[in-house]
Parts: sequence; C-alpha cells; structure tokens
Amino acid sequence: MPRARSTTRESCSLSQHTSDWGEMTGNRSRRSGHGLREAATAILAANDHGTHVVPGPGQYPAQWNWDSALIAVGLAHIDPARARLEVEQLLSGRWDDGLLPHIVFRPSDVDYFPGPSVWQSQGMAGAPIVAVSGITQPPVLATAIRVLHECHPDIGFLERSVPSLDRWHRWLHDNRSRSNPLVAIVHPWESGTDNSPRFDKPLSLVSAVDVGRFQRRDLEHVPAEQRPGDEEYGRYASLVEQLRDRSYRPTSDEPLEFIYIDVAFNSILAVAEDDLAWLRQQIGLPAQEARERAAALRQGIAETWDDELGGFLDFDLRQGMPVIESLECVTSLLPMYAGVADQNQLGKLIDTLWDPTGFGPSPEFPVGITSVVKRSDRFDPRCYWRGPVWVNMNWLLVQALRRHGRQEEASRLRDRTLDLVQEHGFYEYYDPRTGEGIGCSRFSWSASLTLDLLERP
Ligand code: 2M8
Repeated sequence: MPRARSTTRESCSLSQHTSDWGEMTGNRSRRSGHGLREAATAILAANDHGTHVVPGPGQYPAQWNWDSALIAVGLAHIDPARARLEVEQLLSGRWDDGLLPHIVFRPSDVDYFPGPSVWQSQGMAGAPIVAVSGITQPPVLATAIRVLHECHPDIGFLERSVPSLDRWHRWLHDNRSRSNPLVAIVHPWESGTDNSPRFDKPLSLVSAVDVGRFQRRDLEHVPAEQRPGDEEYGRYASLVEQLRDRSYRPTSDEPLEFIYIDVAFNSILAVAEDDLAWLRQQIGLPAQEARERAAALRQGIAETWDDELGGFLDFDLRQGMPVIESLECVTSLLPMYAGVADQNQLGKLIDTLWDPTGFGPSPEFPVGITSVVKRSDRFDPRCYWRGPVWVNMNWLLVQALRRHGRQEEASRLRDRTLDLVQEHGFYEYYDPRTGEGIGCSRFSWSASLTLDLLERP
C-alpha cells in the first residue's frame, strides 16, 4: 500500500524540482505539489490489489505489463518496497523462454475479455503457473527499474530481477526480429496504442471472428464512442485465436495476418537496452551485448526515416510496405525519446509536436499533446488512441525533450500535464478540447507518472 512520500535522502531532489516549477508557473498549489501528490498516492492505494496495482478499477481487473512498469516509476518515489513487489509480481508471469506477457491474471476468474479461458496459457509448455496472455507490450520495464534503483538502490533486488529482464529482451530479439534489427509486433495490443489509426489498414486485412461469439466487457465501463469498434474487436479476437493456435510462438517463416514494425515499440526498447546495460553494470555483469542491441536498434530506427515525408515510418511486414499513416500518430515522435533523430530530423519532429494542426495545442484544442494530428480526418478527440491526450505519452515526450536538452519545452509539457491532472483528475485519457477526463477514471499510470513529474527534475 503506498504510504506518504519518503523523507529519506534518496527522495530524488524533490525540493529543487518543485522550486523551479513554482518559478515558472506561479501556481501556489503546484509549486509544492501538495494536494496533487496526495491525490495521486490515494489513487495508487485504492487500485492496489496487494500483489499488483490494477491499471484502473473495474475495466482493467488484472496486472498489465507496461502499466505496472509505469506504476513502479511512481511508486519509486513514495514506496520503493511496494514498487519492487510490483516488478517482481510482473516478472513472476514470465514464460520459461523469456516472454513477459502483456497481462498477468490474478485472480484468474477476472471479469475481462479476453480472459484466461481465451488465452489458455495454463497447460501450454513453458507457461508460468499463473494465468497470463501470450503476447507482450512496450518494454519500458528496464527503464522503470533503473528509475527505482536510482531513487532507492537495492542490489539484491537487481540480482533477482535483472536476469528475467535480460531473458525478455533476448526473447524479443530472438523471436521477433525479421531480417533486420527491429523487432516486430504481432497484435496491435502489443503496441499499447491499440486502435491507433496507423493500424487501420493492416488490421482491415485480418479475418474477423463474429463479435456475437464473445462478450465485450469494456463497454460495461466506458461509452462505445470512446472505445474501439466491434469490427476491430472481432479482428483483435481473431488474432488472439490465430496466435494461440501457434502457442504464441509463430516461426519466422510462417505467414501472419498481422506483423508490423512499430517505431515507438523499438524506440522504447532501445532505451530499455541502455538501461538494462546500466543495471547489469550495477551488479557486475557484462553490459556489452545490451549496448550492442541498443545500437543496432537505433541504426534500424534511423533507417526508417523518410526524407520526403519528414518522419520515421512504421512498416507493415505483411504487405511489405511503409505505413504513411504512422506519421499522423504521436508514436512517430518517439525516436526522439531514443535519441535517434539528428538535428534536422529533430527540428521536424519538434515542429510537429507543437504544431497546432499537428499534436500541439490550438485555440480549439488547447490541451496537448494529442495522440493523432488534428489535421487528419482520422482524428477523433474522444476515441481512445485516435486523438485524446494520454499522460504516458506526455511523460515519454518530456523525457525525449530533456534528452535533447530542450529543458524549456520539457518543462512546458510537464507543467501542462500537471495542470491537466490537477484540474480534471486522473483519467485514462483526456478530451483535448476541454481537458475532460474520459475512458477509465482513477487511472493508475496517470497518477504514478504525475508523481514522477513532480519528483524528478
Ligand atoms: C489498453 O489495452 C487493453 C488491451 O491490452 C484494453 O483495451 O483492454 C491500452 O491502453 C494499453 O496500452 C493498456 O496497457 C491497457 C491497460 O491500461 O489498456
């Protein structure tokens, strides 16, 4: 259970950070973080199911991979022991060969579709004891563990967790590389940005199962306009069945209905490889291989740049073609997070980031950063990953701007994100016209990343 903020010397330069922030905004309550910090802590406490913090109440009744990593980033500041437990519980869902699943079901009778009876992991060779899914999610966990260790060093914890982390990264390269260093995803859910418009065309080629065959649970919690449509769900479910038939490990020569190079997933992995290398060094293990994997990923991402279109393009491996629509999605900015962009490329990405017709705030849409460019006819301000503002994307972009020395812009985005949660609460996503919180309420990563934005300079 998260407690009040740690007062130990490792509390991540809180005083320095909050005083800078106050100077820039002149906002009294935000200057100290009072109220916001307590409110965020309360959300994490309420969503704490003992072994794991759920992403949000009701709609998400299990442990999700990148949610838990991002939750651990926030818990690092208020309850490092609880953060370590979060990580260890997630890692206990690892398959023998290294796959860290996107969901760990605890308990296994959860009210969620697709639940354990659909994934059917238990009984499969190499599955963990606990029921899990058979696909993965953006690998941000190494980065989270690094944040945790930098705030509160614990060598014993690293010795226990780093080998599993290492196995997962190796699994991604061994199982998901197709003749190029970038790793592929085999389900839109693996991207974490499920109904992003960049998947529209590739997903339209996937055969759908009849939605009458299953019952969607998400619509019991959130209005349909804010979620993917039935047609998309029919295809998501079909992909799960197709992958399950291959025990979630399709061989590299098997034709797949969805196989996709997501530049954002690879950017997150490149940073995670750096962080894994750093973590291995802390416990006296060689770091060279992780460093080489990071360098190879960066090289692969750099090669996705299209000079004419001015962006890093995703690639649909099934059709063998770049995905132009990926440039309409905020995920296309994440090569900045990985430090891949050169000066010219960086300039272009930052222009799009702040462009009022792009991802940036505008008079009609004053809240940023939108998940899709506003000039796109696919932009929808209330539908999930097709337009709303997400705290985790803003957080990744704050790290990206900091990495490139754009401190003023990073602070601006951090402040806007904190304003948003302060005024509207901790939601899954936000309507960029009004800031209204939509999707799941009392959403954990919106709370945990608020804590991190408050505590880490
Ligand atoms: C959303 O995805 C799940 C499927 O994994 C869902 O819609 O039921 C995504 O936003 C994903 O990124 C997130 O990890 C998950 C839990 O918050 O919800």
